[in-house]
Amino acid sequence: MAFETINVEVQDHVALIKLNRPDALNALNTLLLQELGSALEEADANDKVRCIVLTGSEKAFAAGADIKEMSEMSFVDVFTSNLFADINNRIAAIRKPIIAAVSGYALGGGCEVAMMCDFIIAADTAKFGQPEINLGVIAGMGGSQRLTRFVGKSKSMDMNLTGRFMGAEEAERSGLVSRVVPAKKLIEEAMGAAQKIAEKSLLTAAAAKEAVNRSYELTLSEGMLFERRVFHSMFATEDQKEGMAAFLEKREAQFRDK
Ligand code: CO8
Repeated sequence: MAFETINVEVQDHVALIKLNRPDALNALNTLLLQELGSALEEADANDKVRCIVLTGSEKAFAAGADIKEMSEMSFVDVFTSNLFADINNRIAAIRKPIIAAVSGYALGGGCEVAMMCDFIIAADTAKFGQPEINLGVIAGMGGSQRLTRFVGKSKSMDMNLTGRFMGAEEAERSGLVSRVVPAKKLIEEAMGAAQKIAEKSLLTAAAAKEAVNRSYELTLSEGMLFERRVFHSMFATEDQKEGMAAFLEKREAQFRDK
């Protein structure tokens, strides 16, 4: 499908989805969020794709939900449309791993969309923030919930109450991002990580993703049980036989997603 507000390329089994509203620092308007959901679903359904990288521009991953669009809305509008619920549910339903590659601003909904991905690789120029308080609203898609789980209550309160931005180094130190790289190397690093994932069994990668994501929803003992049961179920796959045989035979595993 052709999109207006995003670009999609598939290279070496990785779908690179780029947010592309340069005049508005990739602000997330209705069209962009719809197109992003569709692009992710297409990548998830495409047999040639084994991992997804979501990125923006050098200046902005996304500077938040589109303030111009939201400024006209009433309580009844946002309540009735259940504003922003759709993209959260659509991203949560994607089974292939998604890496957010963040350069520049990831603010408000931009930070929240990055946190909806499976992990975040940041350029040294990245700036994360939940500045909604400056607009007379609060975070609406995880900025008070996911961010608190990533960085802890104190830092999350600081970000949500003062609206200050967090640089890449602080974001890595706090557990919000997995690695920080020079801005020029961001896409190369994210694509490299995605290609590493693409070499694994897709079945196993989807199971690992599911297990880690459950840790946000379950108690420790329920999560441990979920993990153990999924681990047990991997023994029904050909890829488990192949992975272990390849180790013992000192060769590369040839996974077949079966
Ligand atoms: N919405 C709409 N337009 C935007 C946005 C935005 N969030 N951010 C920037 N723009 C536009 C500007 O209006 C400007 O357009 P124009 O040239 O037509 O005036 C253009 O992008 C460039 O922006 P600036 O001139 O302001 O660029 P600066 O480099 O001076 O400043 C900043 C960059 C600091 C990022 C600044 O643009 C800024 O503060 N932006 C707003 C950040 C913000 O408040 N974000 C939170 C929005 S609320 C939100 O996200 C609610 C989340 C709910 C859940 C969403 C889930 C998907």
